[in-house]
Amino acid sequence: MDRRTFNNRACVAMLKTDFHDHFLFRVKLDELITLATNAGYDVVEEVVQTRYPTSDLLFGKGKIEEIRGLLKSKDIDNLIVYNQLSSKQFLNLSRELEKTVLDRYDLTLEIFEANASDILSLLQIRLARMKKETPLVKLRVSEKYKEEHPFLMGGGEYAMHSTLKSFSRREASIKKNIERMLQEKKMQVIKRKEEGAKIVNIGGYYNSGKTTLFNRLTGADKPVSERPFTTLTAKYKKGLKNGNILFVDTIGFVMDLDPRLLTSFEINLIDFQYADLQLFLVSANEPPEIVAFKLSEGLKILEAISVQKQKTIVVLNKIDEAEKNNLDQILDIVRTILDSGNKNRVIPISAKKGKNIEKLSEYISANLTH
Ligand SMILES: Nc1nc2c(ncn2[C@@H]2O[C@H](COP(=O)(O)OP(=O)(O)OP(=O)(O)O)[C@@H](O)[C@H]2O)c(=O)[nH]1
Ligand SMILES: [Mg+2]
Repeated sequence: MDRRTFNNRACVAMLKTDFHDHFLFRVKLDELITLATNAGYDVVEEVVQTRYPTSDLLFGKGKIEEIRGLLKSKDIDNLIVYNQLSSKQFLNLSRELEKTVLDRYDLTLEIFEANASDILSLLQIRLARMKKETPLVKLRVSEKYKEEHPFLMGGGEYAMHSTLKSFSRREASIKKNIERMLQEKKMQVIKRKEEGAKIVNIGGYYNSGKTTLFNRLTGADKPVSERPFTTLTAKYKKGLKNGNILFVDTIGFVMDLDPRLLTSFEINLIDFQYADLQLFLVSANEPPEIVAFKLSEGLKILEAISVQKQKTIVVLNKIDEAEKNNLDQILDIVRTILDSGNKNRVIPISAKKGKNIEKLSEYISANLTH
């Protein structure tokens, strides 16, 4: 299905499985709308169903009827689903609705593609797409040949296998290129460490101010914006204060981060895994419930990619926009989540206004000396 022939009007849809969730789903849906808008969609409708997922269509049959009617009456060509879709659900939904169907993973890849400026990011995106599409290609190719060559199964099957073969050959060649670049990057990082550099990784959700902080600490002038995934490729640069500290600005997290995104973008994991210290940025200008959710989810992701807890410092950014009451509450929440009893593991700052940067720098230096 060629997306270009469709309009950009979209309906976002979510299957909510937690019957008691009356708040977080709204935040997640809003994030999906932000992502979709940034990918160039005009989100005009939203649908939420609370039930257990169905294996065929994710949503219940009745809901699908409702969505079909909505898409038709509002002239909407795209259904963007929050939940991760299986190949079967994806195919069934596309066929039932006869519209473009994408899940959050597809949407994220679209944004990545639009923002990617280097060859490695593009290769990683292409590989991620291929991995996702392989089961679909298999299904479609097999159906197509059966349809076109009903009496020539032998020849048809041969052609089908050759199509699939060329697909996997391309996949293998991309993988090889990525692998080579990964090795090169690892060697570079190891060499820098052997030369005595300490690495401080700046991670966190998109839009939390990672690049703003990186620019301030290193004197760099990397692009900063409200748009999600402004930064796709990590960059290393020496700190202004202390020459042997290398700061790394990284790609942002999203809520309910799809594990496939992490593994597809393995090169980004190197930055996290080789760091001597991890700054995890969280925006303080959001409601305390959201801060709590993002922080605990973020820490889980760090754990999943083998970042040691004791190497992580939470940096509460954008305090210039946090209300006093909220800030105190947020600080309490962060400390409870960190459960360390060590007040210094959270440092409130404003990267934009330059507030508490000195304190953060000192803390970084002190923690890197041993
Ligand atoms: N009020 C306020 N805004 C900030 C602060 N730090 C960053 N911002 C703003 O937040 C937005 C995102 O900043 P970035 O530095 O691009 O955020 P990022 O985390 O690098 O985002 P991605 O690269 O997309 O993951 C920009 O509009 C910044 O000007 C801060 O301390 N206070
Ligand atoms: Mg950035």
